[in-house]
Amino acid sequence: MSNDISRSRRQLIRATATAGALAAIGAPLFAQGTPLVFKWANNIPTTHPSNIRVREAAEAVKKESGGRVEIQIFPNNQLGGDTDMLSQVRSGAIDIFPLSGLILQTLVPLAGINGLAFAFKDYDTVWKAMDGDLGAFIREAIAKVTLHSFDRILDNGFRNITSSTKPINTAEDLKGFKIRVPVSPLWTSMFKAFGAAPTGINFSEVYSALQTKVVEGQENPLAIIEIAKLFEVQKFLSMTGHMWDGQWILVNGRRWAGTPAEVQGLLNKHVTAAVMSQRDDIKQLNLGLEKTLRDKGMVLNTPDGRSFRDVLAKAGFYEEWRGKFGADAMARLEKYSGRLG
Ligand code: X2X
Repeated sequence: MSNDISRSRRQLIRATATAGALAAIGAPLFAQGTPLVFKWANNIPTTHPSNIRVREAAEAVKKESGGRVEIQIFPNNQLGGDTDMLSQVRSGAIDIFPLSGLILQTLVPLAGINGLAFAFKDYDTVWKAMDGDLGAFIREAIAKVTLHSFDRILDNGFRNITSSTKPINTAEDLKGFKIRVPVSPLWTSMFKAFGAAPTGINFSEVYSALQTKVVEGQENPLAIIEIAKLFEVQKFLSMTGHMWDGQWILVNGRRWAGTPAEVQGLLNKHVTAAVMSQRDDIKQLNLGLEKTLRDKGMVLNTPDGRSFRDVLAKAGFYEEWRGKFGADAMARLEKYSGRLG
């Protein structure tokens, strides 16, 4: 009898222990254990919507996880230039890093495809393509180099050329023009096709490269030109709108794979909300930025994009990149852009 009692007690203890362990596994993982910290680094000034909105996402993630999941933000090239940060997100020294697809191109050639000059006529087309099957196709290519990418790409914007020496009215004006481009094969190739003299420089060095006149000009969306105060070292703003550029939010692949599903879900939710708000912010900013930059002393002109596009086509730019990206990828882009070149 006493043996029976002790046996059933032992069984009860064992059963309780098992139930306890199961309860622990089933409980929300971010409600226990040491906090999970994600280091998020970027090349963007702190007052840009990309940083304002990620700070909000970080707060929301912290709150919703009861302080168990934390995003630490290192803005404005604090951890190095883009090339450096790309190595760091691959090694795991950084966990999350938004990067232009065109700079990522050094690692994932396909990721530059949205930068093909004059591919997108407006934002509607951009978001259809990038939130649709073109974006999905690019993210698959990114996953192959063990980087995870959040579904939604941040807006950087349509890019325009600035200069300290002269306005760019026609493609002819780009001949011999000393221009900074981000470190990326497609960017360099595009400005070479115009007959310009492009130099690949990380954004962390751009202000000083312009100030010391290492280069005459650069190209960026209006929000960056204003927020990074490039108007202080550039006089002319030529509204070429020659390409659309965005930042994929990359995550170290091993870190992502090792992140519990609930935490992935929490991050997805708030990062996606941040991206959608960031896109709206840039849209709002764009309404007033031409005036703001004029008020800061910049001289604006609006060239005819078609003449630039014709020069690129004649120089064989589109044919070269059609070969490099391949027919399948080009078909996915041209579904949105129409035939290029
Ligand atoms: O480096 C640039 O010019 C910038 C800030 O636009 C990018 O991140 C591509």
